Amino acid sequence: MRTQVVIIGGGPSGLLLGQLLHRKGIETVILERKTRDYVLARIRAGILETGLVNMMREAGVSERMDRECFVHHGTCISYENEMFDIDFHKLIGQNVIVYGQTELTHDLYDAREAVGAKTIFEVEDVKICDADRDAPYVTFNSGGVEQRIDCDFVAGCDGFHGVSRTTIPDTVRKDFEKVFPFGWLGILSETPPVHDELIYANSNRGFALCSMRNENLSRYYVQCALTDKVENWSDEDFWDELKRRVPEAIADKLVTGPSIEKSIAPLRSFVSEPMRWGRLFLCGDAAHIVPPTGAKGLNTAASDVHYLYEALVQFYQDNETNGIDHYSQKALARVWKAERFSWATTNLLHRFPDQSEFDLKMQRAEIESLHYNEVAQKWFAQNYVGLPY
Ligand code: RFL
Ligand code: PHB
Repeated sequence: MRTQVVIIGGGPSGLLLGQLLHRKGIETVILERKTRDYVLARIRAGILETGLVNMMREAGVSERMDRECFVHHGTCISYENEMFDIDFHKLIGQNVIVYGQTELTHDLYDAREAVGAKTIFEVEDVKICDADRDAPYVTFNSGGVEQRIDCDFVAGCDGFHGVSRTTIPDTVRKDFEKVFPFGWLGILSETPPVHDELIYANSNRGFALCSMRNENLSRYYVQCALTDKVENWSDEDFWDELKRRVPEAIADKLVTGPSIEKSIAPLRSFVSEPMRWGRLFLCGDAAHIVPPTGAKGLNTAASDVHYLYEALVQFYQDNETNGIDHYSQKALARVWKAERFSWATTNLLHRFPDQSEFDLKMQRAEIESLHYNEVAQKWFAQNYVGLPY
Protein backbone atom coordinates (compact mmCIF):
# COMPACT_ATOMS: atom_id res chain seq x y z
CA MET A 1 0.00 0.00 0.00
CA ARG A 2 1.14 3.58 -0.59
CA THR A 3 -0.17 6.95 0.61
CA GLN A 4 1.18 10.46 1.05
CA VAL A 5 0.85 10.80 4.84
CA VAL A 6 0.41 7.95 7.32
CA ILE A 7 -1.30 9.25 10.45
CA ILE A 8 -0.78 7.10 13.53
CA GLY A 9 -3.68 7.53 15.96
CA GLY A 10 -7.34 8.25 15.28
CA GLY A 11 -7.89 10.64 18.19
CA PRO A 12 -8.79 14.30 17.64
CA SER A 13 -5.30 15.32 16.38
CA GLY A 14 -5.05 12.59 13.76
CA LEU A 15 -8.62 13.00 12.58
CA LEU A 16 -8.44 16.79 12.28
CA LEU A 17 -5.14 16.64 10.42
CA GLY A 18 -6.55 13.98 8.09
CA GLN A 19 -9.66 16.00 7.31
CA LEU A 20 -7.76 19.24 6.66
CA LEU A 21 -5.28 17.46 4.36
CA HIS A 22 -8.09 15.69 2.52
CA ARG A 23 -9.61 19.10 1.67
CA LYS A 24 -6.31 20.02 0.00
CA GLY A 25 -6.21 16.79 -2.00
CA ILE A 26 -3.49 15.19 0.16
CA GLU A 27 -4.10 11.49 0.78
CA THR A 28 -3.81 10.00 4.26
CA VAL A 29 -4.28 6.63 5.94
CA ILE A 30 -5.10 6.63 9.66
CA LEU A 31 -3.97 3.70 11.79
CA GLU A 32 -5.89 3.38 15.09
CA ARG A 33 -5.16 0.83 17.79
CA LYS A 34 -8.71 0.73 19.20
CA THR A 35 -12.22 0.56 17.71
CA ARG A 36 -14.15 3.69 16.78
CA ASP A 37 -16.62 3.03 19.62
CA TYR A 38 -13.79 2.75 22.13
CA VAL A 39 -12.29 6.07 21.04
CA LEU A 40 -15.71 7.72 21.26
CA ALA A 41 -16.39 6.39 24.75
CA ARG A 42 -13.47 8.36 26.24
CA ILE A 43 -14.73 11.41 28.13
CA ARG A 44 -12.11 14.12 27.97
CA ALA A 45 -11.88 17.82 27.16
CA GLY A 46 -14.84 20.19 27.03
CA ILE A 47 -13.55 23.67 26.22
CA LEU A 48 -12.51 24.72 22.72
CA GLU A 49 -10.46 27.80 21.86
CA THR A 50 -11.29 29.92 18.82
CA GLY A 51 -8.23 28.57 16.99
CA LEU A 52 -9.61 25.02 17.14
CA VAL A 53 -13.13 26.20 16.30
CA ASN A 54 -11.77 27.93 13.18
CA MET A 55 -9.91 24.78 12.14
CA MET A 56 -13.08 22.72 12.48
CA ARG A 57 -14.73 25.26 10.18
CA GLU A 58 -11.85 25.13 7.72
CA ALA A 59 -12.09 21.32 7.75
CA GLY A 60 -15.81 21.61 6.89
CA VAL A 61 -16.90 19.81 10.07
CA SER A 62 -18.36 22.59 12.15
CA GLU A 63 -22.05 22.36 11.30
CA ARG A 64 -23.20 20.50 14.44
CA MET A 65 -20.62 22.23 16.64
CA ASP A 66 -21.80 25.69 15.52
CA ARG A 67 -25.42 24.65 16.18
CA GLU A 68 -25.04 22.89 19.52
CA CYS A 69 -22.11 24.52 21.28
CA PHE A 70 -22.40 26.96 24.16
CA VAL A 71 -20.44 30.19 23.95
CA HIS A 72 -18.78 31.15 27.23
CA HIS A 73 -17.76 34.78 27.64
CA GLY A 74 -15.87 34.13 30.84
CA THR A 75 -15.15 31.75 33.69
CA CYS A 76 -15.56 31.87 37.47
CA ILE A 77 -12.98 31.30 40.16
CA SER A 78 -13.92 30.69 43.77
CA TYR A 79 -11.95 30.53 47.00
CA GLU A 80 -13.91 29.37 50.03
CA ASN A 81 -17.12 31.47 49.89
CA GLU A 82 -15.81 34.14 47.54
CA MET A 83 -16.45 33.89 43.82
CA PHE A 84 -15.52 36.18 40.93
CA ASP A 85 -15.88 36.16 37.18
CA ILE A 86 -13.10 36.67 34.65
CA ASP A 87 -14.99 38.19 31.75
CA PHE A 88 -12.94 37.31 28.63
CA HIS A 89 -15.28 39.21 26.39
CA LYS A 90 -15.06 42.44 28.35
CA LEU A 91 -11.33 42.12 28.97
CA ILE A 92 -10.10 41.11 25.52
CA GLY A 93 -13.18 40.77 23.28
CA GLN A 94 -12.88 36.98 22.92
CA ASN A 95 -14.59 33.84 24.21
CA VAL A 96 -14.37 30.03 24.27
CA ILE A 97 -16.99 27.40 23.50
CA VAL A 98 -18.20 24.33 25.33
CA TYR A 99 -18.31 21.33 22.99
CA GLY A 100 -17.09 17.96 24.19
CA GLN A 101 -14.09 16.20 22.70
CA THR A 102 -16.35 13.17 22.26
CA GLU A 103 -18.70 15.15 19.99
CA LEU A 104 -15.85 16.73 18.05
CA THR A 105 -14.26 13.30 17.47
CA HIS A 106 -17.63 11.90 16.42
CA ASP A 107 -18.07 14.68 13.83
CA LEU A 108 -14.56 14.10 12.48
CA TYR A 109 -15.11 10.33 12.12
CA ASP A 110 -18.42 10.94 10.31
CA ALA A 111 -16.73 13.40 7.95
CA ARG A 112 -13.84 11.02 7.26
CA GLU A 113 -16.22 8.21 6.46
CA ALA A 114 -18.34 10.45 4.24
CA VAL A 115 -15.35 11.29 2.02
CA GLY A 116 -14.19 7.66 1.95
CA ALA A 117 -10.77 8.32 3.47
CA LYS A 118 -9.11 5.19 4.83
CA THR A 119 -8.95 4.40 8.55
CA ILE A 120 -7.70 1.02 9.74
CA PHE A 121 -8.90 0.18 13.26
CA GLU A 122 -7.52 -2.32 15.76
CA VAL A 123 -4.01 -2.26 14.33
CA GLU A 124 -1.25 -3.82 16.41
CA ASP A 125 2.50 -3.65 16.52
CA VAL A 126 2.85 -0.39 14.57
CA LYS A 127 6.47 0.34 13.59
CA ILE A 128 7.73 3.50 11.91
CA CYS A 129 10.69 2.69 9.67
CA ASP A 130 13.30 4.85 7.93
CA ALA A 131 11.75 8.10 9.20
CA ASP A 132 15.22 9.68 8.97
CA ARG A 133 15.52 8.76 5.26
CA ASP A 134 13.72 9.88 2.10
CA ALA A 135 11.35 6.92 1.84
CA PRO A 136 9.74 6.11 5.20
CA TYR A 137 7.25 3.30 5.69
CA VAL A 138 5.06 1.96 8.44
CA THR A 139 4.44 -1.70 9.23
CA PHE A 140 1.62 -3.07 11.38
CA ASN A 141 -0.55 -6.06 12.02
CA SER A 142 -4.21 -5.93 11.05
CA GLY A 143 -6.48 -8.94 11.63
CA GLY A 144 -3.43 -11.18 11.98
CA VAL A 145 -1.91 -10.03 8.66
CA GLU A 146 1.38 -8.10 8.48
CA GLN A 147 1.03 -4.98 6.33
CA ARG A 148 3.26 -2.20 5.06
CA ILE A 149 2.41 1.33 3.91
CA ASP A 150 5.01 3.40 2.05
CA CYS A 151 4.60 7.15 2.41
CA ASP A 152 6.19 10.59 2.20
CA PHE A 153 5.58 11.55 5.84
CA VAL A 154 4.41 10.06 9.12
CA ALA A 155 2.30 12.10 11.56
CA GLY A 156 2.61 10.70 15.09
CA CYS A 157 -0.80 11.54 16.60
CA ASP A 158 -0.91 8.49 18.86
CA GLY A 159 -1.11 10.14 22.27
CA PHE A 160 1.11 9.80 25.30
CA HIS A 161 1.29 5.98 25.20
CA GLY A 162 1.85 5.70 21.44
CA VAL A 163 4.89 4.46 19.54
CA SER A 164 5.77 7.61 17.60
CA ARG A 165 7.63 9.54 20.27
CA THR A 166 9.84 6.61 21.23
CA THR A 167 10.73 6.05 17.58
CA ILE A 168 12.90 9.16 17.92
CA PRO A 169 16.26 7.90 19.25
CA ASP A 170 17.21 8.72 22.84
CA THR A 171 20.31 10.46 21.55
CA VAL A 172 18.08 13.01 19.75
CA ARG A 173 15.11 13.26 22.12
CA LYS A 174 14.89 15.04 25.44
CA ASP A 175 11.88 14.72 27.75
CA PHE A 176 10.86 17.30 30.37
CA GLU A 177 8.42 16.20 33.03
CA LYS A 178 6.67 17.21 36.24
CA VAL A 179 4.28 14.81 37.93
CA PHE A 180 1.80 16.41 40.33
CA PRO A 181 1.13 14.64 43.65
CA PHE A 182 -2.64 14.31 43.08
CA GLY A 183 -5.27 13.43 40.48
CA TRP A 184 -8.74 14.52 39.40
CA LEU A 185 -11.76 12.37 40.08
CA GLY A 186 -14.33 13.27 37.41
CA ILE A 187 -17.97 12.37 36.96
CA LEU A 188 -20.48 12.94 34.21
CA SER A 189 -24.12 13.18 35.25
CA GLU A 190 -27.39 13.85 33.47
CA THR A 191 -28.20 16.86 35.60
CA PRO A 192 -28.41 20.57 34.72
CA PRO A 193 -25.10 22.45 35.24
CA VAL A 194 -24.98 24.33 38.53
CA HIS A 195 -23.92 27.60 36.88
CA ASP A 196 -23.93 29.12 33.41
CA GLU A 197 -20.11 29.39 33.43
CA LEU A 198 -17.40 26.99 34.63
CA ILE A 199 -16.36 27.36 38.26
CA TYR A 200 -12.72 26.63 39.20
CA ALA A 201 -12.75 26.26 42.98
CA ASN A 202 -9.84 26.58 45.38
CA SER A 203 -10.81 25.37 48.83
CA ASN A 204 -9.06 24.18 51.94
CA ARG A 205 -10.26 20.65 51.08
CA GLY A 206 -8.64 20.83 47.64
CA PHE A 207 -9.56 21.86 44.13
CA ALA A 208 -12.94 21.31 42.43
CA LEU A 209 -14.30 22.14 38.99
CA CYS A 210 -17.91 22.55 37.89
CA SER A 211 -18.12 22.09 34.13
CA MET A 212 -20.73 20.97 31.65
CA ARG A 213 -21.47 19.49 28.24
CA ASN A 214 -25.03 20.71 27.62
CA GLU A 215 -28.12 21.92 29.48
CA ASN A 216 -28.72 18.48 30.97
CA LEU A 217 -25.21 17.04 31.14
CA SER A 218 -22.74 18.17 33.78
CA ARG A 219 -19.08 17.35 34.29
CA TYR A 220 -17.63 17.80 37.77
CA TYR A 221 -14.19 17.10 39.19
CA VAL A 222 -12.59 17.02 42.64
CA GLN A 223 -8.87 16.83 43.39
CA CYS A 224 -8.11 13.42 44.89
CA ALA A 225 -5.13 11.42 46.13
CA LEU A 226 -3.21 9.41 43.55
CA THR A 227 -3.85 6.34 45.67
CA ASP A 228 -7.66 6.77 45.51
CA LYS A 229 -9.66 4.17 43.60
CA VAL A 230 -12.78 5.04 41.62
CA GLU A 231 -14.67 2.10 43.10
CA ASN A 232 -14.16 3.50 46.59
CA TRP A 233 -15.86 6.77 45.69
CA SER A 234 -19.66 6.39 45.79
CA ASP A 235 -21.72 9.02 43.96
CA GLU A 236 -22.91 10.27 47.33
CA ASP A 237 -19.34 10.72 48.60
CA PHE A 238 -18.51 12.61 45.43
CA TRP A 239 -21.43 15.04 45.69
CA ASP A 240 -20.78 15.63 49.41
CA GLU A 241 -17.13 16.41 48.75
CA LEU A 242 -17.91 18.68 45.81
CA LYS A 243 -20.42 20.66 47.88
CA ARG A 244 -17.81 21.24 50.58
CA ARG A 245 -15.38 22.74 48.05
CA VAL A 246 -17.61 25.30 46.31
CA PRO A 247 -19.21 28.46 47.74
CA GLU A 248 -22.33 27.74 49.82
CA ALA A 249 -24.65 29.50 47.39
CA ILE A 250 -23.43 27.15 44.63
CA ALA A 251 -23.58 24.05 46.83
CA ASP A 252 -27.19 24.91 47.72
CA LYS A 253 -28.33 24.89 44.11
CA LEU A 254 -26.29 21.91 42.93
CA VAL A 255 -28.57 19.28 41.39
CA THR A 256 -27.16 15.80 42.00
CA GLY A 257 -27.94 12.51 40.31
CA PRO A 258 -26.38 9.18 39.40
CA SER A 259 -23.03 9.35 37.61
CA ILE A 260 -22.93 7.93 34.08
CA GLU A 261 -19.12 7.97 34.00
CA LYS A 262 -16.56 8.19 36.77
CA SER A 263 -12.78 8.14 36.37
CA ILE A 264 -9.53 9.32 37.91
CA ALA A 265 -6.85 11.07 35.84
CA PRO A 266 -3.35 11.76 37.16
CA LEU A 267 -1.97 15.26 36.57
CA ARG A 268 1.28 15.72 34.75
CA SER A 269 3.23 18.27 32.72
CA PHE A 270 5.37 16.72 29.99
CA VAL A 271 7.14 17.94 26.86
CA SER A 272 9.31 15.96 24.48
CA GLU A 273 11.72 17.80 22.19
CA PRO A 274 12.13 17.92 19.22
CA MET A 275 8.71 17.33 17.66
CA ARG A 276 10.21 16.37 14.31
CA TRP A 277 12.69 13.70 13.38
CA GLY A 278 13.33 13.49 9.63
CA ARG A 279 9.95 12.71 8.07
CA LEU A 280 8.22 11.94 11.37
CA PHE A 281 6.23 14.73 13.06
CA LEU A 282 4.73 14.47 16.55
CA CYS A 283 1.36 16.10 17.21
CA GLY A 284 -0.70 16.55 20.40
CA ASP A 285 -0.41 14.26 23.41
CA ALA A 286 2.26 12.21 21.61
CA ALA A 287 4.63 15.11 22.28
CA HIS A 288 3.22 16.88 25.33
CA ILE A 289 0.80 16.61 28.23
CA VAL A 290 -0.61 19.37 30.42
CA PRO A 291 -2.55 19.11 33.66
CA PRO A 292 -6.19 19.80 32.68
CA THR A 293 -6.58 22.88 34.90
CA GLY A 294 -6.22 25.36 32.03
CA ALA A 295 -8.26 23.28 29.51
CA LYS A 296 -5.25 23.31 27.19
CA GLY A 297 -4.69 19.62 26.25
CA LEU A 298 -6.89 19.33 23.21
CA ASN A 299 -6.36 22.95 22.22
CA THR A 300 -2.59 22.59 22.18
CA ALA A 301 -2.95 19.43 20.10
CA ALA A 302 -4.95 21.55 17.66
CA SER A 303 -2.26 24.21 17.34
CA ASP A 304 0.28 21.49 16.45
CA VAL A 305 -2.12 20.24 13.78
CA HIS A 306 -2.38 23.78 12.44
CA TYR A 307 1.41 24.15 12.04
CA LEU A 308 1.83 20.69 10.55
CA TYR A 309 -1.08 21.12 8.15
CA GLU A 310 0.35 24.41 6.86
CA ALA A 311 3.79 22.86 6.50
CA LEU A 312 2.53 19.87 4.53
CA VAL A 313 0.34 21.98 2.25
CA GLN A 314 3.34 24.24 1.55
CA PHE A 315 5.38 21.17 0.72
CA TYR A 316 2.83 19.58 -1.63
CA GLN A 317 1.55 22.75 -3.27
CA ASP A 318 4.70 24.87 -3.53
CA ASN A 319 7.49 22.34 -3.04
CA GLU A 320 8.56 24.53 -0.11
CA THR A 321 10.20 22.91 2.95
CA ASN A 322 10.36 25.97 5.19
CA GLY A 323 7.22 24.98 7.16
CA ILE A 324 8.47 21.45 7.68
CA ASP A 325 11.90 22.66 8.75
CA HIS A 326 10.46 25.03 11.35
CA TYR A 327 7.55 22.86 12.54
CA SER A 328 9.15 21.70 15.77
CA GLN A 329 10.40 25.14 16.74
CA LYS A 330 7.06 26.85 16.04
CA ALA A 331 4.91 24.21 17.72
CA LEU A 332 7.15 24.04 20.81
CA ALA A 333 7.16 27.82 21.27
CA ARG A 334 3.38 27.73 21.70
CA VAL A 335 3.38 24.44 23.65
CA TRP A 336 5.67 25.84 26.36
CA LYS A 337 3.38 28.84 26.88
CA ALA A 338 0.40 26.51 27.33
CA GLU A 339 2.50 24.38 29.68
CA ARG A 340 3.28 27.43 31.74
CA PHE A 341 -0.36 28.51 31.98
CA SER A 342 -1.53 25.00 32.92
CA TRP A 343 1.22 24.61 35.51
CA ALA A 344 0.49 28.07 36.96
CA THR A 345 -3.28 27.51 37.23
CA THR A 346 -2.65 24.09 38.79
CA ASN A 347 -0.34 25.65 41.39
CA LEU A 348 -2.83 28.44 42.03
CA LEU A 349 -5.87 26.28 42.65
CA HIS A 350 -4.79 22.97 44.25
CA ARG A 351 -3.76 21.90 47.71
CA PHE A 352 -0.28 20.33 47.74
CA PRO A 353 0.75 17.77 50.39
CA ASP A 354 3.84 19.74 51.42
CA GLN A 355 2.32 23.25 51.36
CA SER A 356 3.46 25.38 54.30
CA GLU A 357 1.34 28.10 55.87
CA PHE A 358 3.53 30.59 54.02
CA ASP A 359 2.81 28.82 50.72
CA LEU A 360 -0.93 29.01 51.45
CA LYS A 361 -0.70 32.74 52.12
CA MET A 362 1.14 33.21 48.82
CA GLN A 363 -1.52 31.22 46.98
CA ARG A 364 -4.26 33.29 48.57
CA ALA A 365 -2.47 36.56 47.69
CA GLU A 366 -2.16 35.41 44.09
CA ILE A 367 -5.86 34.52 43.84
CA GLU A 368 -6.77 37.90 45.32
CA SER A 369 -4.56 39.61 42.79
CA LEU A 370 -6.43 37.77 40.05
CA HIS A 371 -9.70 38.84 41.70
CA TYR A 372 -8.89 42.54 41.91
CA ASN A 373 -6.19 43.25 39.34
CA GLU A 374 -7.31 43.78 35.77
CA VAL A 375 -3.82 43.23 34.34
CA ALA A 376 -3.67 39.80 36.03
CA GLN A 377 -7.15 39.04 34.70
CA LYS A 378 -6.14 40.03 31.18
CA TRP A 379 -3.15 37.68 31.30
CA PHE A 380 -5.42 34.87 32.46
CA ALA A 381 -8.04 35.67 29.80
CA GLN A 382 -5.50 35.78 26.95
CA ASN A 383 -4.08 32.42 27.93
CA TYR A 384 -7.44 30.77 28.60
CA VAL A 385 -9.01 31.75 25.27
CA GLY A 386 -5.76 30.67 23.61
CA LEU A 387 -2.68 32.51 22.40
CA PRO A 388 -2.60 33.29 18.66
CA TYR A 389 -1.10 30.65 16.34
P1 RFL B 1 -5.39 11.01 22.01
O1 RFL B 1 -6.76 11.57 22.22
O2 RFL B 1 -4.77 10.28 23.13
O3 RFL B 1 -5.47 10.08 20.73
C1 RFL B 1 -4.41 9.22 20.38
C2 RFL B 1 -4.99 8.06 19.63
O4 RFL B 1 -3.92 7.22 19.23
C3 RFL B 1 -4.28 5.86 19.45
N1 RFL B 1 -3.03 5.09 19.62
C4 RFL B 1 -2.51 4.32 18.65
N2 RFL B 1 -2.94 4.04 17.42
C5 RFL B 1 -2.18 3.21 16.66
N3 RFL B 1 -1.03 2.65 17.12
C6 RFL B 1 -0.57 2.89 18.34
N4 RFL B 1 0.55 2.34 18.77
C7 RFL B 1 -1.32 3.76 19.18
N5 RFL B 1 -1.18 4.23 20.43
C8 RFL B 1 -2.21 5.02 20.68
C9 RFL B 1 -5.15 5.92 20.71
O5 RFL B 1 -6.00 4.78 20.81
C10 RFL B 1 -5.92 7.21 20.48
O6 RFL B 1 -7.13 7.00 19.80
O7 RFL B 1 -4.36 12.15 21.58
P2 RFL B 1 -4.59 13.47 20.66
O8 RFL B 1 -5.33 13.13 19.41
O9 RFL B 1 -3.27 14.14 20.58
O10 RFL B 1 -5.61 14.37 21.49
C11 RFL B 1 -5.20 14.98 22.67
C12 RFL B 1 -6.37 15.08 23.63
O11 RFL B 1 -7.08 13.84 23.68
C13 RFL B 1 -5.88 15.41 25.03
O12 RFL B 1 -4.94 16.48 24.99
C14 RFL B 1 -6.97 15.85 25.98
O13 RFL B 1 -8.07 15.00 26.01
C15 RFL B 1 -6.32 15.92 27.36
N6 RFL B 1 -7.29 15.76 28.39
C16 RFL B 1 -8.05 16.84 28.67
N7 RFL B 1 -7.82 18.01 28.02
C17 RFL B 1 -8.56 19.08 28.27
O14 RFL B 1 -8.33 20.12 27.65
N8 RFL B 1 -9.57 19.00 29.22
C18 RFL B 1 -9.85 17.82 29.90
O15 RFL B 1 -10.76 17.75 30.70
C19 RFL B 1 -9.07 16.69 29.65
N9 RFL B 1 -9.30 15.51 30.28
C20 RFL B 1 -7.47 14.53 29.06
C21 RFL B 1 -8.50 14.42 30.00
C22 RFL B 1 -6.65 13.42 28.78
C23 RFL B 1 -6.81 12.21 29.45
N10 RFL B 1 -5.87 11.13 29.16
C24 RFL B 1 -4.94 11.24 28.07
C25 RFL B 1 -5.70 9.98 29.91
C26 RFL B 1 -8.71 13.21 30.64
C27 RFL B 1 -7.87 12.10 30.39
C28 RFL B 1 -8.19 10.82 31.13
C1 PHB C 1 -14.21 19.53 31.21
O1 PHB C 1 -15.33 20.01 30.99
O2 PHB C 1 -13.99 18.32 31.17
C2 PHB C 1 -13.10 20.46 31.57
C3 PHB C 1 -13.27 21.82 31.43
C4 PHB C 1 -12.25 22.68 31.77
C5 PHB C 1 -11.07 22.16 32.24
C6 PHB C 1 -10.88 20.81 32.36
C7 PHB C 1 -11.90 19.94 32.02
O3 PHB C 1 -10.07 23.02 32.60
